[in-house]
Amino acid sequence: MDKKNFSNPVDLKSIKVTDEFWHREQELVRTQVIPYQWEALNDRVPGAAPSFCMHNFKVAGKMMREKQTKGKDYVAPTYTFRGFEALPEDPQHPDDDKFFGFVFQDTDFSKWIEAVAYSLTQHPDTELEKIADEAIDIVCAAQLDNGYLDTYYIINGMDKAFTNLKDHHELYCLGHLTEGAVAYYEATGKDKLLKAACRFADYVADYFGPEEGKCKGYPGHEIAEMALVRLYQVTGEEKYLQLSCFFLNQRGTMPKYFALEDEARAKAEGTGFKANEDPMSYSYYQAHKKVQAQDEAVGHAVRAVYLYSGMADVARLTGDEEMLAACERLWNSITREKLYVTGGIGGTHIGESFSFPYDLPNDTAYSETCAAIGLAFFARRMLEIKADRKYADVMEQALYNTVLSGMALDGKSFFYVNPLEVVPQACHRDDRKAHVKAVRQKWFGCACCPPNIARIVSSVANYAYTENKDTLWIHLYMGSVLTRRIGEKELHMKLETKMPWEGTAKVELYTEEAVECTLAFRIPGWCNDFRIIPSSGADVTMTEKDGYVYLTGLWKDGDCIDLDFPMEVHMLASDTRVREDIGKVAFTRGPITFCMEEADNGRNLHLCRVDKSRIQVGDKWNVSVEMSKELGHNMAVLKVPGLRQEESPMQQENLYTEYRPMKETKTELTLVPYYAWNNRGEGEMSVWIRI
Ligand code: FUB
Ligand code: ZN
Repeated sequence: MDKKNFSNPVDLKSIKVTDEFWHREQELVRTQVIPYQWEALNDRVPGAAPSFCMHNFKVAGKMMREKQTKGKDYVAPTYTFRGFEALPEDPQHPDDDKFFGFVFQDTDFSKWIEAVAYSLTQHPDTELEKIADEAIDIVCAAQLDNGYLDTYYIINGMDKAFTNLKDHHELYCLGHLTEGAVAYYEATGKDKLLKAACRFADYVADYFGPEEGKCKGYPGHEIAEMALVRLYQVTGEEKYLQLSCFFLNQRGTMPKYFALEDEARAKAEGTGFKANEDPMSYSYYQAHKKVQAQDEAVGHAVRAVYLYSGMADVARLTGDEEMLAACERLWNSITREKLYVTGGIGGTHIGESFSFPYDLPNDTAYSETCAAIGLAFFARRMLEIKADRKYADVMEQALYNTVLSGMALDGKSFFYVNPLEVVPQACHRDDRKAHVKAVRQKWFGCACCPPNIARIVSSVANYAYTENKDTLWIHLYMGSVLTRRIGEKELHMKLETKMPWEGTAKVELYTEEAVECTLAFRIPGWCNDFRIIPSSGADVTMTEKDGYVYLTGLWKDGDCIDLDFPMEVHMLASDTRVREDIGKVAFTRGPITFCMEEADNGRNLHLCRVDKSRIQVGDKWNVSVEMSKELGHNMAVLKVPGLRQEESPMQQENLYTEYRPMKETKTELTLVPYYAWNNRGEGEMSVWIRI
């Protein structure tokens, strides 16, 4: 590993996102999602699935207080697990002192506080910070004296804590709590939640580990691995990194820990137990092989990319070459065989998982919003190891398409599943597509995706830039103002652009004293040609490596750089092994993938196709790009020459008739950005179009 090129995301407090596109998204999160989510966490949204998240923390806190008054003889109640704890009679006002919701309901708070933290770096808000501090007080009041903090077990009985790592998400709760706590500390300097996360992590580090007598388990749902790395980085406590390494290196060891705990539980409960001999059944949890030996992205897609993100972090920090090689193989497995053209992953709803290579159905796709977010996490971490544009290209594709399609343009409803083809009737009447919703939902019982969108959108600048002592890498072009400290000096950088609609950008530098450093600009994979031109007075050299242009030299006040990445329309075909897309094309321009919608093109989108005879003019695609505000904000819309097949006569009785050349009428197909689909009511949608 070439440590010289390692980098870290820049401190969010040193950047302001001024970008028209992303600022709008961040404002949606700040003004709509975060307040709405707070109401949802407190079960105050009529008609939306209740969360019970804050309720659970309050109940656990109350039990802690009772414990303190009743002394050490206090015995927590015992319980039976039902996966999702039954709803109270009045779900909006649960006055029962019970736990409600999913076992990992605590993470609704953790993701919310993380989004709040990032949002505060961009837009200080004392009122919001006060609410957040009060929420933190409620959460911390629930923590056991020994540091344990998962309300499911605190309320239901600690006797069963850590007895079902496979499915009960305690370590997932630790991971999210840690991510939220680190973010809140970094944004505000307040360490109450960070201390709580450290105490929980300390408890976990005492409980798990390679030492004799310690538990040899590991998370059933990953995230603790990367979260512990963040905790290590912010505290400097080596033991958190070691715990992360331990969790990673335990996966795939024999005997399989999950089988052992299943057996122990069966014994304790007096039920029968049959060891699961099938090693592949562990692939759902990415525990089928040692992580260093894994080469195909398998199993639950969110778990997988969270794991790979943790592996990339640990590989970088410990120099584990085998782990890094596995990350590279897994990256290739995803991006060469299992990635939708929308940057989504997870081809099957069965287990919310990756399917086999090239199995990328469009209408039954799972493509969970969280999985695309996790893919961006993985990509950013690979970029931190080595700036290679292949990572940034996919990160950008995921962010601008599936991540954003997860949220309506008004920030008020969300998709969990992001299909590439929708016929509403199929969603309503075909159970095989029951997971595909024809319209975004206000909230979900399992509300993993909306808060995940909130945290990535409000921290999106962390994906745009990484830096080390010498170099600032610009991975994504996003209007922003950034300050870099280089020794005693400060370099201010202003980047202006109209991306993702125009391919140009301008960088201006301001500094009191000339500063020596490198600015590395990604040449996006979607442009065939590019120009990066420093102003004439700039005393810099230019080199190119792995899809980045490195400008090195002494930057002076007033130096600037003009960037031009021509944004052509691309008409893409898939690898022939993707059976679903044969004979079809998809359109992209810059980072944006487009789709047809019923609102523009009428019903029965399957009757439309691209008109081959008109689609090409010289060596260009005959597609016009128009800017439109019809969907609320300015966005590019594509006009593609098309044909529409005549429909069978209504009175036709035979389902099948003798073939005759079909009658087609010329039409112009209108394509909107995929992230903006389904903002005009229920209707058909298709990314891939016949040609
Ligand atoms: O299990 C926790 C989260 O809920 C997962 O990451 C999502 O896929 C959903 O299953
Ligand atoms: Zn999700």
